[in-house]
Amino acid sequence: MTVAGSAPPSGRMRSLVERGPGGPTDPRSWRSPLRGPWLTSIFAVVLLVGLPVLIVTGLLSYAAYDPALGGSNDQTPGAGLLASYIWFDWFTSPSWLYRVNQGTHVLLGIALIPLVLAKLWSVAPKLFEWPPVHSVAQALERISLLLLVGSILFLLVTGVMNIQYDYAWKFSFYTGHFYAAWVFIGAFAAHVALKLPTMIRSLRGRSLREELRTSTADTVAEPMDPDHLVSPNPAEATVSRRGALALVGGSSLTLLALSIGQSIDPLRPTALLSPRGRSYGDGPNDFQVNTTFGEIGVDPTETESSWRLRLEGPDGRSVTLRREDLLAMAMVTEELPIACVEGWSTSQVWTGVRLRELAELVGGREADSVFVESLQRGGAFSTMSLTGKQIRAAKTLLALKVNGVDLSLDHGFPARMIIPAAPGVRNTKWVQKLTFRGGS
Ligand SMILES: Nc1nc2c(c(=O)[nH]1)N[C@H]1C(S)=C(S)[C@@H](COP(=O)(O)O)O[C@H]1N2
Ligand SMILES: [Mo]
Repeated sequence: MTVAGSAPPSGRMRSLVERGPGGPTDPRSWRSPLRGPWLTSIFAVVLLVGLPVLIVTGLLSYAAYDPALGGSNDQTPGAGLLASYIWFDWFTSPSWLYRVNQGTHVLLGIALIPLVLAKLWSVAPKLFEWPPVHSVAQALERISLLLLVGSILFLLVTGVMNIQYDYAWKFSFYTGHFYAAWVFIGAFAAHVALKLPTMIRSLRGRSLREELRTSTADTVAEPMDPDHLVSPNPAEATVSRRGALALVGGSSLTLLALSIGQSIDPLRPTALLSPRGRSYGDGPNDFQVNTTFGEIGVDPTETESSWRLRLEGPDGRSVTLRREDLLAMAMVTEELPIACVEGWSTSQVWTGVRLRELAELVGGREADSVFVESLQRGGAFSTMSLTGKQIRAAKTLLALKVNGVDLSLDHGFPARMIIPAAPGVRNTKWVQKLTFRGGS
């Protein structure tokens, strides 16, 4: 939109159109001498390395949910083309795969928060530019910036809230985060393509080593730049660029240090920012609980001697087993992690029956999938599907014990799934029925 062609505005109106309403739209009101293309580019180059890692681990995390299984697994039925990169079933080894992927995704996301905020601070005058729109190209650029800033803030906020508050909103985290990620990926790619030359030029224009040696007293504004990041009216520096970089880098490292324990068992007590970071005592069942049986409304009497596991095969054959029957089968012991989408993870030693042995009892060895049902009534995680690959993996267990003792009620007594390399949510607790489908 331009005013050319319309009647010339007069008086106050004209000054408003030409100079803007003042405040943040007035470039002279932005006075930090640190703002400029060099500092922005330093933040940008770190994000240019970090954000693609966040994107790749995020897309892999989505693939790990095997959205093609549909049903209780897939909450993004319209994903279509956006999910077309997933032409494979998720892997079943190495067993730490999802743990490392998700730990990296969440920890890196947390550590990049100060950098994203610093980057936004460094370009803030651009966001208030006046007039808001003066050409088609500039309008398109502003829209893409709005999508970029909006989507990254949405992703960081929903990611952190998912860790801290257990789904405190109406929409599904999985769906919202996935769609916002694709908005972000598009806007990020466009932004990098447009700004890469400016970034490289700006970084070449000043030496990092020199900058790190410059004291606050010697800190002056960069030369005026075509993008208007540099203040036309700079105040005296109250901090050097070195100080600003130390503040941002220090904040990132602090967040990382206070979170990393959620993914590394011996460091658990240091994860002060993680709701499931605290230590749980020394007992064999003393490790993180996602949801307790009390919260979820599992009736403990249903887990006692009357409990039965029902197996159904692809051709309708069925078998019912008591816990003693399961304990009389070949017992397998494996150390395997539980790795939640929230980023926390823990490795424990599980004992139980191979899922493929159970499949064989009802002629489901070649099944394409198994539908797992919990005693838990209702709720998103009361049922779950697993792939044929997961059925046949030697380490996929229906676990009866952990660390040598019976599972506690909170960890899924009398029996729970443990799937190697998969998201924690696949490890259904309080299992009561397994239906093997397809493949024969
Ligand atoms: N029936 C049932 N199984 C479940 C859940 C649940 O809410 N209900 N939570 C899942 C999630 S999201 C995770 S991360 C793991 C956590 O297992 P834990 O509580 O034993 O640590 O259990 C999974 N199994
Ligand atoms: Mo989870």
